[in-house]
Amino acid sequence: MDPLSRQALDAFWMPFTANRQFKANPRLLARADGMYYWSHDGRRILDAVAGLWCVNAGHNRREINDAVARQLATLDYAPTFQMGHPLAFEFAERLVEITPAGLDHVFFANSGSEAVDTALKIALAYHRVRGEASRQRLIGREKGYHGVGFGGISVGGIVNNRKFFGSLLPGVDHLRHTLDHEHNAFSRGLPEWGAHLADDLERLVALHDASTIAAVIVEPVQGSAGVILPPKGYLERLRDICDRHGILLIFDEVITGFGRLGAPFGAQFFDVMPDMITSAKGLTNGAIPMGAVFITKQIYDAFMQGPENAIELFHGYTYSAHPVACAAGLATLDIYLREELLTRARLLSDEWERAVHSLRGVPHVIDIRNIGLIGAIELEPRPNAPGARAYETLVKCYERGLLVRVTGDTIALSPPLIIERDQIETIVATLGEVLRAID
Ligand code: PXG
Repeated sequence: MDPLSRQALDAFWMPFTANRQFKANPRLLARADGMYYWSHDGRRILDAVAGLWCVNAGHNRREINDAVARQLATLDYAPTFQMGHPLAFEFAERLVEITPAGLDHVFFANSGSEAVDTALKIALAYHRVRGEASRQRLIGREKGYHGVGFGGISVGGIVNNRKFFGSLLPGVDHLRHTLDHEHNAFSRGLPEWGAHLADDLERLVALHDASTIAAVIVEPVQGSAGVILPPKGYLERLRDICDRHGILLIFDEVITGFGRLGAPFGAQFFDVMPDMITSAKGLTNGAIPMGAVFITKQIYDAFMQGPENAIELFHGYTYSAHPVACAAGLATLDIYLREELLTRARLLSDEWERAVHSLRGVPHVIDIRNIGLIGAIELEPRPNAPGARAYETLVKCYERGLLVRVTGDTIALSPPLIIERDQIETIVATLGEVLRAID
């Protein structure tokens, strides 16, 4: 049954989608609850990706739904430019209770992309207000994903997200990535090999001079490029090099934030403290769009100088700290804390690791990576058809009632943190069946 007309399908230009391929055979999700979606033709689909890495507490959480409805009826919208509303301050205060100590301030945005652009702008402005305006360079990493704003794609390192869009921001450079099949294939958890790859930052410092570099931005675990883990000691080394050269370190935790690894943030999981953290997705359980940047006292205080009537940062969004998003976020946080979801991945990660690595030896599998409640199964690409095998896996899994995510030839898994053991088994069993059935 096709519930949509050709005109309706044509009208929506879908993001990051092969529109013509999709519209020839649409997959529509009509309803969701807990660990499951239901397709438009009434089939139950196990959600192995938390929507798009965001529905960490599972779907259709009554408490969040009710908070949103109540907030709409109480205060549907209020500006936060030179005005305020109580939930903005309450949510900020509650959030900084779970961030790493020292990251005590929050700037609100509406997405991960906006959070990233906000953090990059704060980094540049921070050096300027301190009298180091020569620090203008931003350093990202190959294969990094930092959303789709011009700042984010400039520091990002995924070629298709960059090559169509002109010359991007000037003054950006990139660290090399840390994926290395030769040394690290089938590592369980963090790879042993590769901490020295962080020394690539020293190379960039030698090339550009530290006095020109404002900040380094990395995902503690790269998500979109196919789940690429930091080798043991890598992030510590990056922190150390940044400290030695006065460079800010930004962790983009849009995926790793809110419990994905087994701690509230990756910074706590790895015990490496960045100067800023960007987040979105799990911030509101995906129910209402929102992004946030967490910022150290040192950075915040650097701006709180000069005449009191002067605006300290010329930046913000109409919907920064939108009251409905704050209400959703507060209800989400209540659920996370009451159900101990921000640390639940730690309890399940051994089981998860065993399960995803049981696919080793299954046809087409050339690498398996895991951390917290994230998994990646990398497939050998078909000759002259990169991505085709993984895409067919997605379609076949969906037909068998399982939603996975593909990026290139890697299948990415990141289920809601409420997942139960038997559902972990179902994910792996279905994937195994599909991979054995396809060419
Ligand atoms: N930073 C990181 C690390 C992300 O993963 C963003 C920024 C941008 O967030 P917004 O809210 O602007 O989309 C992201 C988003 C995938 C996938 O398939 C990942 C994301 C988005 C869509 C798909 O891996 N991450």
